[in-house]
Amino acid sequence: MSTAENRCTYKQSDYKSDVTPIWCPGCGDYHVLLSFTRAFAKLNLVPEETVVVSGIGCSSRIPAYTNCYGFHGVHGRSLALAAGLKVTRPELTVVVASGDGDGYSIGGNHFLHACRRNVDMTYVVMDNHIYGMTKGQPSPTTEPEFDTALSPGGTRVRPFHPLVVALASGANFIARCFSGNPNETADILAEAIRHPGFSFIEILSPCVTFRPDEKAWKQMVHPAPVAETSDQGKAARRLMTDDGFNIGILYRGNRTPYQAAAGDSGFDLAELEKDFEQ
Ligand SMILES: Cc1ncc(C[n+]2csc(CCOP(=O)(O)OP(=O)(O)O)c2C)c(N)n1
Ligand code: SF4
Ligand SMILES: [Mg+2]
Repeated sequence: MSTAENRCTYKQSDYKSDVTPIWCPGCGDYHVLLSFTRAFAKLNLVPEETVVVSGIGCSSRIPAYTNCYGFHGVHGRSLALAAGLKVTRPELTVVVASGDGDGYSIGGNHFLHACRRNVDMTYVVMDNHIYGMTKGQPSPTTEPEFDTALSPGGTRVRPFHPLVVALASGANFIARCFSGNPNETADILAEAIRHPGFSFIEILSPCVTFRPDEKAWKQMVHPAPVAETSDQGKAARRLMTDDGFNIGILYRGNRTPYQAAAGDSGFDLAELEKDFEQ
């Protein structure tokens, strides 16, 4: 993590870009953006040494709205990009932003292996249980009975449990947040960035346009009834009985983060840059 100790002190507004978000009025992602900038200010991250990487989706627009380096990649591939970046430039702070479609459908395979590899970065999935950007198709976290013209009668398919998958696959920090609590979310995001290894945060972030029913999440979220744990067995039992609305840090592990063996790849960044210039 790169902080600006002994250098400048950054304000929250320093991390906000000049680009005006085009999310629908009331979209939960506005608050997620607020949490990003608050967490970055809390850690006093150096903007030039911080990178927000994303895929495609409404949620994945966030790099344009943050004032640091950003990479708006292709659909479902943000983790592959981010892992490559962090391994070659370990001094950078890398935060990855995704959605439930981007991260759990097309990007599902990358999610498993990013947890397993445990590269030191933070993965935030803005989960609205729908594909927002492409107008309301069901995602892996959509409830089986959710009935729309695109899935008449509902999908009748069991939803994916991202936190259980993350734990089973080796994520080193697991939390759930609600976009409507931006202060708490910022605190947890800062903790996740500080924690070594692969940190995963699911942020419940309502899509007010295609899931107006999610406005009720405000009343449904509640603090997790038990304290966080570093015991995988305890965490698994808690998560398997989870109602999907427990908020807080659920698991903080102590696996050693992945580290590339120095100098064994023969990879030369300067050579690669020269190739691109030609
Ligand atoms: C390879 C590819 N397939 C499909 C799409 C179309 N597409 C764009 S965004 C998206 C889903 C986004 O859903 P989610 O990640 O949940 O983001 P949200 O918009 O809900 O924040 C899809 C299927 C695409 N851009 N690229
Ligand atoms: S479609 Fe949904 S997720 Fe996308 S900006 Fe609008 S409210 Fe947000
Ligand atoms: Mg979504």
